[in-house]
Amino acid sequence: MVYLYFMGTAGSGKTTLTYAFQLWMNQAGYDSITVNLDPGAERIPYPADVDVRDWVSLPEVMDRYSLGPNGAQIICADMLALNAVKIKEAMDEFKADYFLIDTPGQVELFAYRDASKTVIETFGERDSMIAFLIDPALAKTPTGFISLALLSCSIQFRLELPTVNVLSKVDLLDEDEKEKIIRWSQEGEELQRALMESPTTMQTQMSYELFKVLESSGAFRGLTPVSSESLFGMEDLYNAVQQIFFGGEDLEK
Ligand SMILES: Nc1nc2c(ncn2[C@@H]2O[C@H](COP(=O)(O)OP(=O)(O)O)[C@@H](O)[C@H]2O)c(=O)[nH]1
Ligand SMILES: [Mg+2]
Repeated sequence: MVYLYFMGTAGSGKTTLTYAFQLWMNQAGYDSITVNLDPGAERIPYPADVDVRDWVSLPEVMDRYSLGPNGAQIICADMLALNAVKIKEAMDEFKADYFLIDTPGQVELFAYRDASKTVIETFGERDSMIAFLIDPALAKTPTGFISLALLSCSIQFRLELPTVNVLSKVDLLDEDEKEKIIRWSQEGEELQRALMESPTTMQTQMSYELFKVLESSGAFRGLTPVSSESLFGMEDLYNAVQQIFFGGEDLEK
C-alpha cells in the first residue's frame, strides 16, 4: 500500500494531478483510488472515491462558529485529525494499492499543523510519501525556483516523509524553459550561473547561500516534469514512487 500526498502552493495543480495520475494508473492497470482531504474544496473536477467533506465541511464550520473562511479552515484542519480513523475505515473498504491524496489548497494548512501528522500516522506513516508540485509560473526565475525548493525541503522535514519533486503543468512551458528548470534542479552550477546573471540584489546573494545549503545537504535534487493536460511524465512519476519505496535508495523503507 502506498499513500501519496500531493502537496504544493495554491494553484500548483494538486487536484488536477490527483485525478490525472489516477486516470493514468487505471489505464496502466494499477489499482488506485483518490481521496479529497480538502474540506474547503468548492468544486472538484471529478468525484473523489473518499471525500473528507462527508465528515468535515467548511461552510458548516463557518456557519456554526460564525467564522470567516480562514478561521474556519484552521478548525477544519484540526477536525480532520478527529475524523482520521473514520476516513481511514472508508479508505480501507476499497482495498486499493495506491491512495492518491489531494491536500488542502493552502499548503500551510496541511504542512504546518499537528493535526496532519495525526492523519498521516493514522493512515500509515511508513507507507506514505509526498509528491511536491513546483508551479512553473513561480519557478521560472532562479530566486523563485530556490524559494520553492526551500518550501519543499521545509515540508519534507516537517512531515518527515520521503518526497518526489514534480514540475507541474509542463505543457505551459516551452521546451527550453522546461529544460532550464530541470537543469537547475540537477546541476548546482547551472543554478549558480543563472543567479550570477540576475541583477545583484540582497535576494540573489541570499539565494546563493541558501542554494549551497540545499546542494550540499542533498535535500533537493531533480525534478520530474509532468502535465495533467497531456499525461506527459505520469510513468516517470510512477517510477519515482517505486524508486522511493522499492528501489533500495531509501534505506528507511
Ligand atoms: N495547462 C495546464 N493547466 C493545469 C495543469 N494542472 C492544473 N492546471 C490548471 O491550474 C489551475 C489550478 O489547478 P488545481 O489542480 O486546482 O490546483 P491546486 O490548487 O494545487 O489543487 C486550474 O485552472 C487547472 O486547470 C496542467 O497540467 N496543465
Ligand atoms: Mg486543489
